[in-house]
Amino acid sequence: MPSKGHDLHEIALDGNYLGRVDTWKAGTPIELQSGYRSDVLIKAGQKPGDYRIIDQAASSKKSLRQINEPENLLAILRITEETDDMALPTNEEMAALAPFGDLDLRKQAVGVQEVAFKLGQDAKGGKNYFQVNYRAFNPNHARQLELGAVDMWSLTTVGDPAAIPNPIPPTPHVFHIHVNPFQWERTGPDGKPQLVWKDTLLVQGPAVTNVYTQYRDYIGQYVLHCHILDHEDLGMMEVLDVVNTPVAHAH
Ligand SMILES: [Cu+2]
Repeated sequence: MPSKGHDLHEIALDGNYLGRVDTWKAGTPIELQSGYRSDVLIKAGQKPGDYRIIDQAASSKKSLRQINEPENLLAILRITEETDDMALPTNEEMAALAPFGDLDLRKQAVGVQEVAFKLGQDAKGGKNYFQVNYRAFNPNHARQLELGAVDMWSLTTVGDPAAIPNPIPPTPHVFHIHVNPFQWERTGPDGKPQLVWKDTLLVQGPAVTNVYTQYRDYIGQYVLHCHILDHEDLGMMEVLDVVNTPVAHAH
C-alpha cells in the first residue's frame, strides 16, 4: 500500500501501538496480507492536488490466491489550497502508548505451542479438507493454555504426502489469534529487525515461523483461525482455553 509523494508514518499494527513512529518513505509499500491492519499518519504535502493511495499489482507468485492481481485504487488524497502546518507525534510521545513497554518475550518463553495449517485432499483426490494440527474445527475440542505462561508459538503449513494423487503442496495461510496479540520480529523501514505486536501473520511453509505470546489476565475461551475466511469456514480454526490451573505442555 504505497502512497506516491507522501511518507507513511506507521503507528500501529493490527490495532497494537508500535510505541514509536515508523516512517516508510514515499513509494515504499506496506505489506497488508489478508486480515492485516496498519495505522498510518500522512502529513499533507505543500503542493495542492490529488494523490493516489494504491493497492499495488501483484504477480501470481506474490498473490495469496496465486493469481495475477491488478493494481487497485484505495483512496485519493486531495490537498487543497488551505494550509494548517501540524506536527507529527514524536517517538517519545508514542512510546507512552506501547501496550507492554519494551518487553522482549523471546527471552521469557518456556512452553511451545505448535500450529500446522493443512489444506489437503482425500486419497481419491476428490474432496479438500482444512485443518489445524490435522484436525478440523471441533467446538468441543479446546487447546488448554495456562494463565500467566509465556509461550513460543511455532507456525507452519503442510501439504499432502507425495503418494496422494495430485498432492497439494504447502500453501500459504494467515494465522490469526484473538484476545492476546503476539510478538514477532519484522524488518523495519530502516532495514533492521524490530519487534512488533500483531494478531495476524502470513505463514508460508515449509519453514516454521516463531512468535511469542503471554496470557496475562483473560481466563476463558477464544479462537485462532486462518484469516483466509473460506479456509476458516471449512474447518481451519481451533478453540483455545486459558485456565487458571497448571497445564502440562511441551518444552
Ligand atoms: Cu488458510
